[in-house]
Amino acid sequence: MGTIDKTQQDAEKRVAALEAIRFIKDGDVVGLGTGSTAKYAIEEIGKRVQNGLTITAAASSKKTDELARSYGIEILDLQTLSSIDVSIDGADEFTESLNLIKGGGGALFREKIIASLSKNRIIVADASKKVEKLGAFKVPIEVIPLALQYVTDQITKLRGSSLLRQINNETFITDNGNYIIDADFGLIDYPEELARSLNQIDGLLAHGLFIGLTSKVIMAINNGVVVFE
Ligand code: ABF
Repeated sequence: MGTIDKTQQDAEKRVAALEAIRFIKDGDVVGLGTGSTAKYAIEEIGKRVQNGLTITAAASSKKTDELARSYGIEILDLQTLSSIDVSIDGADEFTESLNLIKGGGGALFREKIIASLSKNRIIVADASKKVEKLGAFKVPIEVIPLALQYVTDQITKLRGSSLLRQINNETFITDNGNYIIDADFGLIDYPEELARSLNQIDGLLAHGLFIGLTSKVIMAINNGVVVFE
């Protein structure tokens, strides 16, 4: 992809987010993602709520919850929801077949629950996120702390290498009180198969391979958008 111009990238994130908002209508329950692209969407939804849009929302992280509330968006308790009309979230990588890696921000578990509950699952991304094969971005894996070594060993058996996520020399703790392993499997030829294998590991709460959980990816490029669906 070459060197990425940060200003251009931010502009693209905003364009993608604005396009996604067109799918929200009055009365919807909206799933709100995490990350800088989803943030543009939340800010815009917030402005529209202040101008009369009547939606309620579910938040994929504490950060998103706080941001949404600061705009006066009514946040519902995720544990009470059995359906979400539309969700808007970002991704770390996506392919044209709508497989994703998510979780760079550490919110993958709630993001996955929101995607699973959603009827219309929209991913917003700048052009740098599109890849031929997933895996240059390490796969985030949320692990219950007491299972850390066990899960690490299982990842090794799947020919992956594990790095426990640290931020400022401290072990990163998720909103759910767990650890994140960033697992390197190299470029992933069979993401469905790897996802299935990871799903079998006890103590692994969620992994960042999102397979069959996306309705469309809205990718902004050169001030326009390309939609993959
Ligand atoms: C969330 O935020 C994550 O699943 C993904 O890790 C990240 C993408 O962030 P950004 O939009 O800032 O690139 O959507």
